Amino acid sequence: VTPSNASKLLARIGSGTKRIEVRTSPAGIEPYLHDEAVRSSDPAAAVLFPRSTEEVSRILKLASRFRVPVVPRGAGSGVAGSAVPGKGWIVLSLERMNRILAVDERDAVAVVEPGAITGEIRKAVEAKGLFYPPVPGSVDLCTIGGNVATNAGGLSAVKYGVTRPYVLGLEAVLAGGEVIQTGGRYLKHSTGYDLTQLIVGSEGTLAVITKIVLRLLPLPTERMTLLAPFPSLEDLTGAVLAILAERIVPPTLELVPRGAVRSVLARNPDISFPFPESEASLLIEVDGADLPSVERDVARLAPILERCGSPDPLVAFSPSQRERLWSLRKGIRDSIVACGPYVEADSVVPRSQLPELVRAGDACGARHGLETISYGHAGDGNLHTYFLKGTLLERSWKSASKKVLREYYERTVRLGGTISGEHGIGSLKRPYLPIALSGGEIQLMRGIKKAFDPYNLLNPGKLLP
Ligand code: LAC
Ligand code: ZN
Repeated sequence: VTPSNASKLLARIGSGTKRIEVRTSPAGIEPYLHDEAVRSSDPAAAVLFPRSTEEVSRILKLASRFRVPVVPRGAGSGVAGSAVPGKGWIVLSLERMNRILAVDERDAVAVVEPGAITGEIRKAVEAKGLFYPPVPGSVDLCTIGGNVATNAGGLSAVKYGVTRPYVLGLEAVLAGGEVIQTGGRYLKHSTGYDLTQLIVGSEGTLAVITKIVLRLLPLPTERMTLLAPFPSLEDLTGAVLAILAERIVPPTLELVPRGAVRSVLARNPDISFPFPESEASLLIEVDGADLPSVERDVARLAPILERCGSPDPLVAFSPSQRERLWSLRKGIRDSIVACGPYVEADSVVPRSQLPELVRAGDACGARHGLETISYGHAGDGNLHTYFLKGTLLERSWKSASKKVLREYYERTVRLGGTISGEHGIGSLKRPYLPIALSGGEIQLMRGIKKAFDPYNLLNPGKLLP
């Protein structure tokens, strides 16, 4: 890409009657050069802020004509580099397209623009007694478009699953500017290839999402949160399996280990955490349509937890108590990454293999002299594992950080898992994709990419190796 390609696009973008907001100054572009894990050292040519599908289409038509790479972007809260531009690219920020267009109680759907904040959508539908279940860790700042583009997971997937099953339809703009509508306000279809679900999780490489039809559920109005301390990680994961084996399905079963608690408390001394010294704690949330059913689940949980090594869990009833536990959980990643250089993995395995996965992470880290902290979605078998540089010398770190990830991903796949549970591949995991997928699968994916984006202009160099 030569910058002049982008200049030609920019020269034409302003010529219409309605100007699209454009930022080209270094200071204006800087916030758009990174996500929560990856920072680009190459400046993008410009950030564009379309307000309508028509404007997105106009931009993509010009991008295709002048061969300018484009990366669509929500809040930039991703952690795989999926929304980070390369040199001379256009960043298509969808933050001005943030309307909740409809919440339809009869069809139990919401129709939203991609820049709407996921937490705001949850609030808007709750006001009508409806429920959008997914809760990514960054729910209060991430956008629904980013969630759809990465098939974001989060803290309620044990019972409700991730973003994908809630996406019923899309409006999207193809690389050449053509607008397509996929799916609709219906719960089932058997009408050809499922383009909606192909675009979900495609990380901006196939199309730019401009409208989303979301499936809603009835709102579970009652919930209780428990925090159960365990003497070991093994005991904790044993409890997770025991709870699910007894056919209790809580939305949330989160692993909060001591290392993670320590780093949160070190940065936020005003947070009080009831079991700072226990090896690991399990955050459990139970929900339901009425109080008796929630209380029944909590009563059934008690003997299971006791049997598995946690006789005295804390039960949080009040919203403020619950909020405190959740905010500690949601603060874990920020506090770990504040400890210095790190590499992170987002492995997922069959949940019965979780203890093995935790051991594999510790073993891989130890072999390279790295401190390892794992936390995450125990009920989903989805672990976020951080290998920290600590006091390792810079030159050892460079090779150790690559080797440790490769070894850990290979062990993940041997355990029957895969290399991203919920964060996506982006640029960070791209080199490791062949560990998880066969050559045949990658070839098919390349063919799909080519069919959607023949000039390789939509987020090129992401996802596929
Ligand atoms: C979390 C995000 C990082 O679970 O996925 O904290
Ligand atoms: Zn997570």
